[in-house]
Amino acid sequence: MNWYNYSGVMISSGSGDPSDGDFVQLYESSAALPDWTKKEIDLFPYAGEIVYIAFNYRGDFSHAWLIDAFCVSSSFLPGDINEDGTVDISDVILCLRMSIGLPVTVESVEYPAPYENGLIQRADINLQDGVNISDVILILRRSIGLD
Ligand SMILES: [Ca+2]
Ligand SMILES: [Ca+2]
Repeated sequence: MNWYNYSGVMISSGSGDPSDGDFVQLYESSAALPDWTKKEIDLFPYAGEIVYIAFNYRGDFSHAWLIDAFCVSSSFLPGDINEDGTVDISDVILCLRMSIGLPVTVESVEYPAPYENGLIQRADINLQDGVNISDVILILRRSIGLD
């Protein structure tokens, strides 16, 4: 007999009150898992936003759901705007375009200004004043190994 009902992770970038209906599902377990299972959920679409994360268990004398070692971590490489794992001249060009408000294309998707938070977070390498020529210079220095 399968006692699984529902275990899911939800996120809201609006209200933290579930009754307001802002939470959307990030992850749903397909079944009750027999052992500890490491699960990573990509929060990139919410980068730079204040979010509420909810663990949603539904069941009545149903399966058990235990959560341990929960953490939110940042694993992006500052300056790697196109997320290809290195900071190179293509990131410099993207940063230059962003510094003057031109559309940028990352993984075949064009992003016009105003840019999404994840892009800004990767391009604003000095963490101040948004994306401007200072970030372009810093990314250029990093791309040629000076920093
Ligand atoms: Ca890159
Ligand atoms: Ca900056």
